Amino acid sequence: MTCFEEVEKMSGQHPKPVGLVLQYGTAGFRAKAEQLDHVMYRMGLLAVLRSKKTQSTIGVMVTASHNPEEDNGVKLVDPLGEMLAPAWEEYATLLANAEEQDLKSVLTNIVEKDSVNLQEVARVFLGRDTRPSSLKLAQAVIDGVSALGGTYQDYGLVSTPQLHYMVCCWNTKEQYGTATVEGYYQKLSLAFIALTKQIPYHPEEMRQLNVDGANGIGALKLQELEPYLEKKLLLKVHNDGTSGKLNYLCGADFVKVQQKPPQGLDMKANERSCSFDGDADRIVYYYIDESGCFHLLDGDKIATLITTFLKELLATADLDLQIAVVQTAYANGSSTRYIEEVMKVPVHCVNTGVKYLHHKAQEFDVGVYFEANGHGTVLFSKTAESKIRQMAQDQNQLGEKSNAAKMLKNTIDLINQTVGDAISDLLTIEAILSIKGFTIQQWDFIYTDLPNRQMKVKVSDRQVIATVDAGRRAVSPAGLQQEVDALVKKYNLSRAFVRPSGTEDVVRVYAEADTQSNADTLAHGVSLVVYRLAGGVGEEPKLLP
Ligand code: NG1
Ligand code: ZN
Repeated sequence: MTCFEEVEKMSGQHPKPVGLVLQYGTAGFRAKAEQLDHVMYRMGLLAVLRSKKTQSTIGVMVTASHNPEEDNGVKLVDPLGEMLAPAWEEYATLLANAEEQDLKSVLTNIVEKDSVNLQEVARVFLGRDTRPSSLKLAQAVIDGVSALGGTYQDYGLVSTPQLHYMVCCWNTKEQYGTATVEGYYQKLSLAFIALTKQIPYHPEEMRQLNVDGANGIGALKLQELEPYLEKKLLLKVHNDGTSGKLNYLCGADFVKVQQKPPQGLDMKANERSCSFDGDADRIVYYYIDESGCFHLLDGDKIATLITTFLKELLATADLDLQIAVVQTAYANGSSTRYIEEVMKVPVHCVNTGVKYLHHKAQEFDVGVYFEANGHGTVLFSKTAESKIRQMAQDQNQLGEKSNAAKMLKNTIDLINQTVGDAISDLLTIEAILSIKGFTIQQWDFIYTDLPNRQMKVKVSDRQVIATVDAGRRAVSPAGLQQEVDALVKKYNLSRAFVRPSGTEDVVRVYAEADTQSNADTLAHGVSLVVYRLAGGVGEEPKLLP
């Protein structure tokens, strides 16, 4: 029996719902959990082919990140912990949508087109989030891996970035770190403690941080990490999944989009707090001031803080390395202006979606990338990393210069360079605040965000909207962009754009302006234009109360 016969036999246990068409989007497949069994099975198959092709271990993560608990999803992780290569995203879509009887020919086509040697061994690392549906869906992935004769290691409940880390560790023969969850905690905590070594213990209230775990995997993993931190940081984890629902009225996406604190977190004035998303690859910070006003410190503020810190260290160490920031259209206009004009660091704007940011950031010695929603990390080029490590080890370097090089080296070890990682970002931010002696207010005051608003519009087919210029201009349907431009002109410091979401069945609208009420009115006006010109369904978009 050939291996594809076994595949066909097993596929009967993972039938595809009739007529269902899904796409491998910006973050893999996402849909209602009950629609995904066949996709999981087939992604198990694809992971085996990808593993044979790359002669490396491939990761498969079962999660729908910040989506509602009822959804689920899956994404593949390439050998160095990166997102799946674009050509294989297409294969993933073809495979997921193939009718039962065509499965074999789709697989054969992939094998032939990419010259996959089926005799190679295959190895898959598997992880899942805390969704009730994830266990069963992970089993479907295992069935797929087994049907094609691959081997697998099931890491069970892990955050998405932990799985990326594990894949990278394994494929670099553990140069990047030990490919276990303990190895991850050890690497990060050692770097964090080394980075903050010279800072005396701050008083307890300064070491304390409220964390909203979104009732997801991040809460569990932070509890595992805390003993490694030697009380340098005191984590108060809320929304830890013991009672609330995943991402419901909590989590990074809720806080960012609603611009308000999550439920389940009772903050005192000026207390430092943060939220993770459902698979712990995003983080945003916030606080409430004495007058009860909510202040959000999103991915843009995080990028600014980290870039300031790194730029100062590079200058002190006298290392001539090029640093740049990568953002998307959702970055607040104030952050872009501040980074470019005040910090004099170049900013690049790319399409929405982590893979685009990651790819762009690889072009620089030090590439800091963050989405406004809190997904981001820092990439160090091979040259930058070796220069920094060399200087940190150099016995002839003394004083400030040597100290700065050592801090840079510890930052490299603290940052998860495979993907944005809420836990690693949290430790990096906390270390920087502690070293700089910054309160969250001082960090917040670096620049003032332009008031902004995000909205979603339901349309019958969101693909009727096509965009260019990193998603900032719509080229179809005809007339849409002109109407958006006319609305934008009515306000000061204004900007607005629309694009189809890659993870939800909606069109996203973003607007910013000089006041919150103007940003809200502009976003509403643009939403109405989308509703009218792009086939809106259901109720007309309403102005927020
Ligand atoms: P879509 O649904 O394509 O807007 C969202 C985020 C992306 C990225 C992906 C993956 C916004 C506006 N969009 O994509 O930045 O994080 O999810 O999770 O935040
Ligand atoms: Zn996520």
